[in-house]
Amino acid sequence: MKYQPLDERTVIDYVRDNTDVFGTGAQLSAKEIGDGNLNMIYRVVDTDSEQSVIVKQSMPYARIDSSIKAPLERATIESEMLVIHDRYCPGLAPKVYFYSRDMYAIVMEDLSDHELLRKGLIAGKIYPRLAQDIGEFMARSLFFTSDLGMDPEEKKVLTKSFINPELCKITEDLIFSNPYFDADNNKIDPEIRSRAEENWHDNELKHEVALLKERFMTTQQALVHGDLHTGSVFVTANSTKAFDPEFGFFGPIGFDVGLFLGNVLLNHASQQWHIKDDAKRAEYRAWLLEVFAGVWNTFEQTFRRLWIDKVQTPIERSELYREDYLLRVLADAIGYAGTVITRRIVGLAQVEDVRSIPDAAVRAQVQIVALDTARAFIMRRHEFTSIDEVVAIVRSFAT
Ligand code: SR1
Ligand code: MG
Repeated sequence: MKYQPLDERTVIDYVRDNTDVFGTGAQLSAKEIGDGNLNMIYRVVDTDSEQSVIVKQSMPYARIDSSIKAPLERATIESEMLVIHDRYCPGLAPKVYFYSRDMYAIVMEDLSDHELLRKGLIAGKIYPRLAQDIGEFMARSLFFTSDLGMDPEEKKVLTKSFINPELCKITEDLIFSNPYFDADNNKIDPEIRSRAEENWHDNELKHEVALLKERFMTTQQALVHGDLHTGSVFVTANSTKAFDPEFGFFGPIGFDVGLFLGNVLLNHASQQWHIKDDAKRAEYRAWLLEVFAGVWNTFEQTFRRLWIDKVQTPIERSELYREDYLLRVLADAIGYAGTVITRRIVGLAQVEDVRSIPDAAVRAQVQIVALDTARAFIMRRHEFTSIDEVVAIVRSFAT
């Protein structure tokens, strides 16, 4: 089979020929439903039983901007990441039914009965399992692919399969470089132009961002999801699924944690517009901060428990080392949260939470709160000894 882009007709044959999800006589229909930045996404449905699958195919460029290099092989990385996530975090990632390395197309579980977490948060919905599920997903996927939970030789061999240079380059540019100078693909509203420019002249801030970028590029702590924002999580009241790990690579553990936490805070800031009633907004924001703290606390407790139960090598069994390691992950996570907040306010590919605010003055207020919080996170990340201290910083900036 030679690579060719699927369409709403050929995707049906692709599923029929390669899986036995549907019976031979099933009447199938397909629709392209993708609205992300990179790929084509088809939903294939049995019109009688309503049973369905998703087919996700790479294209040789980014959907959002065809000048950005995004090689087809990202689909191989994604399908292998999903298998690893299903192994270590059963129930917290979609199942893969079939993958072709020639067609770069993954057939996987359809989660259309779930909703995108980002959309749910914008609508002010509450998900009781969210903090626990995401904290566990992070702790288990990251512990079992680190040198603590995986044989170090096996990890080194596995590292080769997850060298992801082009997608890492997208992150290096869009998160760690472009927001800090007048890059062509930045998107800066005129109302916050001067605040964005402050960052470009802030040498202390740029120094800290350079250090975070250096850690992103040189630390191979564990196999990170690489793009774990609230648009990469599907939810219902009693189910949570992390998907879309095409940016996966061996990197710093705090990158995944911070990416998720930063996106929760973007929503927290954006509620200035979405919930008009002061009391209801305060209540929803309190829940978002519970999620923020709860994700970290679950991650930390689960990671610590796994460490105590599984690590046998004497040098790593040290409590001093373990607690220092977790504090360093916290510092990384808060620093990375600051960088991902900043990129979504001034860079390419912004978030609906903030972008959907039609009133320019309110949007600017939200954006500035986000940028100020982000700066404090990046500059002060080494001071924090608990997530509650970070929550206090968020509260001090909130409007
Ligand atoms: C060119 S891709 C832009 C963004 O979309 C993905 O979801 C990643 O977040 C990436 O940075
Ligand atoms: Mg994505």
